[in-house]
Amino acid sequence: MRLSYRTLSHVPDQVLHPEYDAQAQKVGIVHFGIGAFHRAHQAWYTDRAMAAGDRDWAICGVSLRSPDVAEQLNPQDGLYTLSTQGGSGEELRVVGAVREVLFAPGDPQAVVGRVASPDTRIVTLTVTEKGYARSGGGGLDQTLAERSFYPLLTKGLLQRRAANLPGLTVISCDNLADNGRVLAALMTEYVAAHHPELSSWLVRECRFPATMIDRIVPATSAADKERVEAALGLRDEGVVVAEPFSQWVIENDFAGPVPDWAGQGAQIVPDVAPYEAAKLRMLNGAHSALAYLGLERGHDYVHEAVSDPALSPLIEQLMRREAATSLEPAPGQDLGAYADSLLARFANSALPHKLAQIAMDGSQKIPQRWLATLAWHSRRGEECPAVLTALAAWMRHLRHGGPLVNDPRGDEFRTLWREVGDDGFASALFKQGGAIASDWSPQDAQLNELTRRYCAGQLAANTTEPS
Ligand code: CS2
Repeated sequence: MRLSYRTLSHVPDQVLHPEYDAQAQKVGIVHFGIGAFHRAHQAWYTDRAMAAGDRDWAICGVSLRSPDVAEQLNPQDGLYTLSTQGGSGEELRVVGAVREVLFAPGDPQAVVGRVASPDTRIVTLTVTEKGYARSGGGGLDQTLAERSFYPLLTKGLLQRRAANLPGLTVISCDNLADNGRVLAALMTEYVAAHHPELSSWLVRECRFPATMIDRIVPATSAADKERVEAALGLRDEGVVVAEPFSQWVIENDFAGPVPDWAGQGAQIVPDVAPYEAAKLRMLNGAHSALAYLGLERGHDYVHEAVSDPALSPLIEQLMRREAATSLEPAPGQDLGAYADSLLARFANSALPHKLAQIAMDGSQKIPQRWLATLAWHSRRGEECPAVLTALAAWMRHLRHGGPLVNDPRGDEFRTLWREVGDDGFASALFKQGGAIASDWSPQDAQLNELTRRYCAGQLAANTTEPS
């Protein structure tokens, strides 16, 4: 039997489940990119806010690429189980915040209608770094934008304006530096190119607060689904697994009401930047380093790589001496304690987190995770040996090619390597005007050092010379 409102009464008492009339709530949020992260993070905050009495914030999830989540959740009335795995065992909670999942290519009008609905006050996004359709130079790639959320959101906003409805709070929940401002700029660019008549309304009526979002959410495995099925006595195709820890910091800049996320532990602050930069450079920076260096050393999971004595000092160095020192902490933000807590979270073996999942889309992640740190130190004439070692491992990963390189620019970079060879690769990627735009303008000495580390890589599995 499948999980749904009809079968919910079979769920044993120790499994938490909606104790409010979830089906009676109006849809107040449209979310683009309803993957596991959203279900384990924002939807969970929203579910608890509704359970505590703040009503009418049900979520319409939108998938842009695949009908999978719609097929998992719609037959279950949007219900799914969140399994949190930590030191004190597993906790299960059936989440009731998601009302429906729309597969955008199958029914774009339904998505536009939800954005335009008077009940909708918020649009949120977890579309991954590449979903923002940025060009190499950081502006909007109009061709890629057509295949992402931009046309749907814009059409919905046009209808709102025509109906004299209020604007929306649009919240990027992706790991981009300054995600609110970036989204506002890209959306403004899209609207200016396609519907300039909407431009001033967009600026006046909508808000794009920045956020820092944090929870480790590995991809759900078949074993996770089986374990949850045994506990529930019901089949749940939508299970998500996460660590117990969760953090959400949101800039206090809203176009209208928002759920009482703060009552459920979210922090609403005037400036997100110090939290966001610390998270990107320390957590995500260390994650990406563990991914490329760990894969080379034959590891599959984060908890294995972080306990490898050949890697752990380098990760410590990257977090504490390179990333943390490049940051300006907010009052009360203790970066040393933050590094301690990150290392403990990475070591959680109850939550196997695949390095390959993190290694994905490096071209979209590396600038805010590593190059910002490098740029900061480089301006002061300081070295970052740990970040350079990680960067060298990423370059070997790109050179290696093959199925493990899951990156929208993977083929482009491998072709580049074939053209310029090992000696020219660092320069072709990172020199100002090179393939990767960033604030880091490396000196020749730094590029030489990077090339030395890249060539010295012990596990460069593919030794084929450029042809
Ligand atoms: C990870 C993140 O996949 C990745 O690149 O670094 O998804 C990470 O697990 C989250 O940002 C943690 O909040």
